[in-house]
Amino acid sequence: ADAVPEDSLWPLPQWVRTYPRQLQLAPSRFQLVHGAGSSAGPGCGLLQDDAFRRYYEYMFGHSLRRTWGRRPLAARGEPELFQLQVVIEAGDPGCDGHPQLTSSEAYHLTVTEPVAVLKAPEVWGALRGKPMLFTLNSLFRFLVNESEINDFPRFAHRGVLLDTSRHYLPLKSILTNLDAMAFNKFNVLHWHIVDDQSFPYQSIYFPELSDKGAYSSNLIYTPTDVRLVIEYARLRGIRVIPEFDTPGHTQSWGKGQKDLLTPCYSGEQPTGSFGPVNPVWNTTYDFMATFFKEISSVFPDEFIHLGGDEVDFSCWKSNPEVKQFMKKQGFGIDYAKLESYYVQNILDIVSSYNKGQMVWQEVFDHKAQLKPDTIVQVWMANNYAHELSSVTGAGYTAVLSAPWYLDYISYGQDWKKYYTVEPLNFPGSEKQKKLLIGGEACLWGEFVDATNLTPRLWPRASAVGERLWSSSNVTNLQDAYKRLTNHRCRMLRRGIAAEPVFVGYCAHEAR
Ligand code: CP6
Repeated sequence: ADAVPEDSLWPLPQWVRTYPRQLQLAPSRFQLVHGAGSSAGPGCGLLQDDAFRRYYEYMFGHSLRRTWGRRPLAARGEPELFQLQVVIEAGDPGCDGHPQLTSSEAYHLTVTEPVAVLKAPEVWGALRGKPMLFTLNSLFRFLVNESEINDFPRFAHRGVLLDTSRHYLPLKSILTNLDAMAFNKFNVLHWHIVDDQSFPYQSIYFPELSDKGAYSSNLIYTPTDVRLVIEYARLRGIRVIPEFDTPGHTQSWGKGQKDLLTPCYSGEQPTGSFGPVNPVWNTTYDFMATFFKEISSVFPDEFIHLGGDEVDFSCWKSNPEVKQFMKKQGFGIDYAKLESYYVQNILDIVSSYNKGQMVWQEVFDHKAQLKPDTIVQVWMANNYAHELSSVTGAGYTAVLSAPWYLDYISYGQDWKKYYTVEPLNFPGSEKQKKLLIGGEACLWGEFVDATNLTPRLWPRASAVGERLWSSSNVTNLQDAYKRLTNHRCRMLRRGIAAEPVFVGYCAHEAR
């Protein structure tokens, strides 16, 4: 089958032109090299040791295994493509740095005889652009059409949320997911690392949190594991934003940290059960100050997600000490004010460590005083356009996840539902629209572990990936179906067990 190259581009670049002339590649001769004038050289480990090898493997690896010896090269008349030259244009390529919200991911790729040239302002763009050459590559012969791509993301924040509390996810699953994210040009792993059910993060200052709060002593992420995830992500241009959700969703914290959660009462008597983090005691803030000091140094990203969602007030309402504190503070019976009091203290702590903060939408809804650069994540499905309008209207930056709850499954091709979302379709000025910096596909973990993580996420999250990367006018469902189907087959070839889009087969399965 002679598929045209455009049939498998995903996410679709901002600008593509392919020419009819085809070039052939010889695995033994083809090289990935630093081009003339590049600020990156062989000392750039990110490109030289990691990305170059990885992409060589994507280009020839699967084909080598399948067709080695069967297809002699250079037997045909096509001219040969010898090299991909990578040119980083910025003075400092930033090979040892971490990707950031403000990093450039733009790239420009030209494929002409005898060399292809990939130009990018920063290494992060080179990472986004390099696979495009191989995307254009046909399946069983090493052929590539002469072509030109000019590309950059529509939104700067393109995330996937993984939840490692409801079920522990082995390191291998997380790393495989990072590969899949890179194949889809996602750039943020939102690591919802702890929650009510378990506390798998092994803290340096407070090891009891995971000693007592993890499902088991082996179902944890050690400091080494965490470093590995961060580095694996960095090499793919992916940021890791950890979420330590408080004051709600914290039952597991209580097991290893006494006197952190609020004791619930029935009348005058403690019931023995506990509610959200206790917002009344100074010891709570001492603990949080130390804890987030650790988190700020362990995770290099400029942002930490502080949660703040779904706080249940009933336990606070039952506790006499909390009631007294409410009175003293003049909060009346408005427990949202108490929540805001707590969150503001945490925001102060975290910003004193020079970290930006992300929070779930309730923190904004309940009128906490946010920092000017706090990012509000909109997750409630009802009227999220209105919420985006309010958040950006108040001058805050927003990330959208409400239409992209991928844990919420149903029969049929639900990728279309995710794909047809237009994030900027909310009431607001141009200035407000600029404040929506992207979105996240969320895979909450109640019904997900290592057995079903990959097929549940992919290729459904790919729909979100294209919506956040490609131009707003890329909306044709028939065209997307064709490309997504091919893209899913490519993910399979690269070891990602993505589920089928619909009926059919992949070319690599057929003989
Ligand atoms: N866990 C946490 C969850 C959810 C949230 N926070 C959630 C709520 C409703 C739906 C899906 C997920 N499971 N910590 C809300 C952000 Cl439909």
